[in-house]
Amino acid sequence: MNFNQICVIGLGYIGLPTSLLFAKNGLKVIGVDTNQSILNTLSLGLPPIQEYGIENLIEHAISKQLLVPRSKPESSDAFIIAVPTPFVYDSSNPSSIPSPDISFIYAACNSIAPVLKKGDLVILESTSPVGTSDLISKQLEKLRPDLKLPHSHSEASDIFIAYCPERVIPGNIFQELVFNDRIIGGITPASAEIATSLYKLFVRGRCISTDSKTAELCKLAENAYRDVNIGFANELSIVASEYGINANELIHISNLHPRVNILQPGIGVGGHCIAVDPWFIVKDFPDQTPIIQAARKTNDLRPKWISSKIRTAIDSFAAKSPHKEISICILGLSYKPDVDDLRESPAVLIAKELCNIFAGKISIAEPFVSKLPDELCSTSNLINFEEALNSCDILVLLVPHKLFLDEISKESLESKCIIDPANFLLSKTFYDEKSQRH
Ligand code: SAJ
Repeated sequence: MNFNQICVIGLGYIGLPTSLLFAKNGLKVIGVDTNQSILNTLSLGLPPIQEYGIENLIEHAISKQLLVPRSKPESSDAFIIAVPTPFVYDSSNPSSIPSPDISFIYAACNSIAPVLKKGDLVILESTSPVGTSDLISKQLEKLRPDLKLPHSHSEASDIFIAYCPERVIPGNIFQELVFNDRIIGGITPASAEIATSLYKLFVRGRCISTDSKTAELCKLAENAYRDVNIGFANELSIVASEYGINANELIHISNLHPRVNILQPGIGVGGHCIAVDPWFIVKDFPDQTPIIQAARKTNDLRPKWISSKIRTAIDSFAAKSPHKEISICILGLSYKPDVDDLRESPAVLIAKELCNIFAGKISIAEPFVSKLPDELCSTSNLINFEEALNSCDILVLLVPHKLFLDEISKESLESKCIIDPANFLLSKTFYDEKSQRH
């Protein structure tokens, strides 16, 4: 099938890079978003998000009019839906299982229905509960009774629908979008085949065809797998700490076994993927998913355990100089190193708790943001890393940004109390020593 123009709905962390790669490969892309400020920024040829390599791609796509920012879809050969799928808590029942909210997907369907025509391809990329591609097909059938949809007409359908999740890691999105293997889950085999021909325009990894439900569960399974394994590492680090054993050394040595690969304990699991997606499976099968639920709970409790470790360390430092006014700086707020994304960040939760306990004494250094999130604005202030090194007594390393690890040299730290609750520095030293020995 020939694609002349496609339409991408949702210009976020996934939709925008995907649009840019299609545009780089010569396709005209109508980029749709409901957020006017994203559209304005793009129209100026500027990036609305930070991602390595994004500036040149935007400059090229906008100046050549290959990416056209719009607030509504226009008639195209393919529509890619890349909108958020948040989860919602029942506030009246705090112990209830969070539910996926797919209202943005329905809104996207409603917006493309009027311009849909026979032969068009619709692709869902958003992480979604199993069965969502079928729901899209049913919704479009309701809105466009003149068209035959694949869930009810199988190979005789007028429209092709596939679920093609992304698997990229923020910070290396452009590389991974091109070189990772891609799952292509068609409601029908023809849908998978046509979707594959679209992705083949820029994907150099393999395109693996399957049905839409398998693809939907694959995406959730990948992130739940990682959550379970991070949960194991976090649990192990607590056990090691109780024994007085260095968890990083323990894990490093254990991983020398050819079939063991324990992940790194951290301060908790953040971001909009791993901390969210496992719930989509649990919601459908609460009685069959004790391991996935236990991992979620272990990882959600992790920031509390880390906060209490930090509090003990700060109290013990303060007890040594009781007459001194101590100043504390938190290093890092993002959900993981070297990204600007604060969504579901465990560092934000820990910072909030510390700001309440040590009111007026905390500043925060986060080089990837220009302003603190609202919940921290009134209790803390944003300073730069050099200022933190010069003026604070205690540095609390929550996120091991490369900048922090590179700059925290032994000399600059001599007079400081460094609190490193997840042992990021220790593990760095440990591995550096090992690698020098080899
Ligand atoms: N973390 C640890 N220990 C580790 C690894 C990670 O504590 O050993 C923490 C991180 O600090 C972070 C969280 O887990 O808070 C998640 O980070 P991540 O780098 O593991 O993953 P994400 O959320 O940035 O991206 C994941 C990826 N999924 C998998 O690796 C299976 C990515 O490929 C997906 O595309 C993305 O979710 C998504 O969009 O679903």
